[in-house]
Amino acid sequence: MTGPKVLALPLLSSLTAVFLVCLACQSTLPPTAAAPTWPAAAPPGETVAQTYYVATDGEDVIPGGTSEQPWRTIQFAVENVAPGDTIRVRSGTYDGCRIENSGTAGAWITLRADDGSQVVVDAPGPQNTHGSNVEIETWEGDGVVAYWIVEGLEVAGAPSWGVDVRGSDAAHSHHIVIRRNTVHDCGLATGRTGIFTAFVDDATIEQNESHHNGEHGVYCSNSGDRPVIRDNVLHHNVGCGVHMNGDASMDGDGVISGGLVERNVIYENGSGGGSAINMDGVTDTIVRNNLLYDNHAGGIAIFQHDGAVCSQRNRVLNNTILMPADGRWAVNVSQAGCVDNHLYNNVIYTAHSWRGSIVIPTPDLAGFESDYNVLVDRLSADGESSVISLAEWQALGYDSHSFIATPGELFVDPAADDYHLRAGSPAVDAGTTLGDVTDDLEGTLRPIGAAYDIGALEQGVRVWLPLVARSLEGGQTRLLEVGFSPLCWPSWVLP
Ligand SMILES: [Ca+2]
Ligand SMILES: [Ca+2]
Repeated sequence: MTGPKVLALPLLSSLTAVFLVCLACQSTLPPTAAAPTWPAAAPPGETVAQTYYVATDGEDVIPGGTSEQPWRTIQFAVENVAPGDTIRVRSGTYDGCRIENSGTAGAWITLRADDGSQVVVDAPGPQNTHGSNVEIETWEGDGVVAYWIVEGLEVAGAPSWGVDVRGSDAAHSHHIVIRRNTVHDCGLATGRTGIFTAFVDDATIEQNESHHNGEHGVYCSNSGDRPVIRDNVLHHNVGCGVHMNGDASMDGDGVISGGLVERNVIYENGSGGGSAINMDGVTDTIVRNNLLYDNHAGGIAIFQHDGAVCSQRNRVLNNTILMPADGRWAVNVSQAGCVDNHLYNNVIYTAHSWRGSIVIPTPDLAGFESDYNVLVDRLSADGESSVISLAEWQALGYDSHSFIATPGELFVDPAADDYHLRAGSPAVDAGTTLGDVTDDLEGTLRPIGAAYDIGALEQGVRVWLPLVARSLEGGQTRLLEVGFSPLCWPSWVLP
């Protein structure tokens, strides 16, 4: 009975979440006495984290930045915070900022939209140097910028990049989180990207929507390692959804290593070329549980152009990749030096008339592994000079457990972009168990049923049981829902 144990985990975590919600309600109870205006004095040598406010009717003076006397500009705020502080920006339209100071590992600085606020940053700040609306950078020799969170902003219409984070080849900036922002219509005249990093290690770019930008949705460049790019929606960008480029021409090691690209939904990019996910000089990176459709250039490209090495030791796992009729190859490993790349459990479909699912440059590509995928009957082992059938491809030693299927056979409603697996889909339970894939695009733990499904979404009948929980805030009763698979019903939940 090891299966039910694993399957019970989603329920347990959901119940934990409900419990935490209740705890959160409790912690937000209004105080019985008036809240102190200033926090208690810090012990000698320590600082107490402050929360500062910015509003369109504020004033940039010291002291100030309080809820009652907010500051006026984001630039003034970011220059007057200390590690651990939070800046809350109230609704309105603002110029952006240039951030040159840092938090610490134990005391990040947060710049965020205040709760319930609509904050639009539609122009570069007064100190900005690149034509980007939000810049996080210091110059070489001045040290690095680190430990900032930028959250909940709408960043629109930048002359160049929308959010622009940089270090130098000698001193990488690091630990920057770009979260829950909407970044759009940036760099339209200059061909620039929505969310950009250069020489930045440990950047986390998550839960953003980046769309209609003049270049890419997200672009991690210039030797920065361990980028995490997850849960973003990236669409209608001229170039790539996600571009990763080690770019040795800019000095540094020219390699992006140890990245994670997961649970992104990437569509309608590539009118100007690129790929949904582009990997140039990228190593040891996991690309999993992404949904890619209607991208009009490449799907996933693993190659070397500017990078110091041919992209290698990457794992492309449980993605759903659907190319339109005007797309390129769905997965393209371009050069023989791009060794040890692995493709497992992916749906790799194309509607193109002669291009197919996977192209590699040479039949004996070193360390290349591909299996348990759903394909079309067109592949190439010579850089698309010739197109071969799945049977011929299998004779080369690839995809022995893979098979051919159409979107209509696989998905609930591909015409409406619903890529959940339909009842009876041949992709259900047809994947292999992967230690580095534990959930799916929607966070559902794998596997449901007998085995891993192929593609980004694990099929399971979800049942939503209403749980009534009493919210402590205001004494209101709130209906909470917890979802789980019927396979993990423990007996104590059912009446
Ligand atoms: Ca590097
Ligand atoms: Ca399954």
